[in-house]
Amino acid sequence: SRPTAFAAVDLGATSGRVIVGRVGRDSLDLDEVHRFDNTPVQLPTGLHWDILRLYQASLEGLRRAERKADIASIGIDSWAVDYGLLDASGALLGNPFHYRDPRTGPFVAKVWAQVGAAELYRITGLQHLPFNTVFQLAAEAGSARLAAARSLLMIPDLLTYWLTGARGAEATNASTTGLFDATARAWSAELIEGIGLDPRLLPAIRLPGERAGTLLPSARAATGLPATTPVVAVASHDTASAVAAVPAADGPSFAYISCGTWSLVGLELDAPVLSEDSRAANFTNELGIDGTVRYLRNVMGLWLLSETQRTWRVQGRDIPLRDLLARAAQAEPLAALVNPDAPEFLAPGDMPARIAAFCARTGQTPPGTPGAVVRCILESLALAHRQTVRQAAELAGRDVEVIHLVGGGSRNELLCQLTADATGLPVVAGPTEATALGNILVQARARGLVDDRASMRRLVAATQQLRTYRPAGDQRPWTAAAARVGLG
Ligand code: LFR
Repeated sequence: SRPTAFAAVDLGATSGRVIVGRVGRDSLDLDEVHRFDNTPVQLPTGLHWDILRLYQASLEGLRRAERKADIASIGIDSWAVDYGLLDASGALLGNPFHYRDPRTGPFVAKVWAQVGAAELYRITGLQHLPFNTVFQLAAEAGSARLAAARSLLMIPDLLTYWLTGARGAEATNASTTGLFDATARAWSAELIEGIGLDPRLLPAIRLPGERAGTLLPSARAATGLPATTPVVAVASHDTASAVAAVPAADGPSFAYISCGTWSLVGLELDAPVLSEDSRAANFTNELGIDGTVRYLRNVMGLWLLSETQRTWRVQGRDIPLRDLLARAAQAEPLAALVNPDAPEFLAPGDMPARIAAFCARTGQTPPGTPGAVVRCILESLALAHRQTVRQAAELAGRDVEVIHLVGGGSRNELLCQLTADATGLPVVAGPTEATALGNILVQARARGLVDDRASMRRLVAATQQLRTYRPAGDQRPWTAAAARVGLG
């Protein structure tokens, strides 16, 4: 029988894409029909997403998808944490904030005074990140916008609402808010009321695979798709979709690194780990498909590199990535290192200067050439990968035999090899478009075309290009280097 086509709208922090995925019994093909930049806008009120432009580009992508294939359904995923607020008429109130906007800093202490940091972790199992939804909402407390709000929709749920008119809260993304009970797998009324929010702001939870709705006339007109086209709730948190598509076999225990703007490093578990040790190590228990737990920690990721390149471009030094990576491969190993998760690397800005300042502060000679800067970034990421995989395994009581590195970072050969070297584990790199694949496979499963999680992963492994990096050389320099920057 002919393959069935699905459309995935996948919005990343730096770019979005619409991909047509064709799923057959033993086949899985992706066809990118639209790719667009996602450039946030700095307003006097803060850093915002250009959400209408993202919606319009999504519509344009869906229109192209319609021309290419009979689309069985649509799924939308994006980064987590951020949200839009709707008023009583359903209109969007203001522009959603970007999670890198620094306004939430002072409100962390306020939330901790209301509910307690330990209590927050016991209920949500969420790693502490200053931009978690709960802190963003605390920063809005008392504002006219929040007073007028009747619904809070996470970014993919907002786009789904615009396409279909149906409101809901997809579970994997809800689990990143800091308002979601990791054990009950439901909104925590206790926390929501504890921070002074009206629980009615939060719509009913939708599970991946559930149908959200069908297209409104406005969406039909913009895309040419038939009115009956369903929008299916996928694992709408991009990381959850990526983990769903990790091409791991059932056998050896695997860790994953979903590597793009962020490196999301961890394990797939059946139940959350809510211990004090886990909280101290700042591991998160976000939801995956089928009630799995994504036990992981955010590592700053290739943001460090893209922001470095952006800085150089602004300064008139536009060196192609391929050249930078070639120079980094030739640079002296383990010469200078940073802790990628140091708070000064979170907000947009001059990363090379911040890296130099970090090195100076920690008694290291700052990297002197672009190649050395890039080597410093990639080796530091490899060390953070190593530390995080080891801690996850220890805290969850599991052995790790292989690392699956998926996402855009899987194309970075040097990073893959350094990660294998630093961890001493084989790294299976690919697929690059894991998020879109996870999005499409959840839709295919909802249609009955794929059975279960294991068969989804088998299909990815059998059809997508993967490359294995074996650890080379000696672990000792890495161990010594890790100690130098506190990543041991
Ligand atoms: C990755 C990601 C991470 C989340 C961060 C902010 O794209 O979704 O999982 O922590 O973006 O939302």
